[in-house]
Amino acid sequence: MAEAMLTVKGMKCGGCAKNVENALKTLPGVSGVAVDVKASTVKVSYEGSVTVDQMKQKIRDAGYKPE
Ligand SMILES: [Cu+2]
Repeated sequence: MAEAMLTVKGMKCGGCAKNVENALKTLPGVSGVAVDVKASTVKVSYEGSVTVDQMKQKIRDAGYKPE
């Protein structure tokens, strides 16, 4: 199990958090997502071959801005 801590701009509320969480969970290997809207952070627990770039792409596709 690995963890990635991402900074994501554009999240304003619990709905945004849910959007990001749902988007990330479509990636195989992602087992947990913890969003902190106020801190603009997303902690992703994952295993397997999923990459941080793939996570960022999913977040972008959902309409938010990973840094
Ligand atoms: Cu929102």
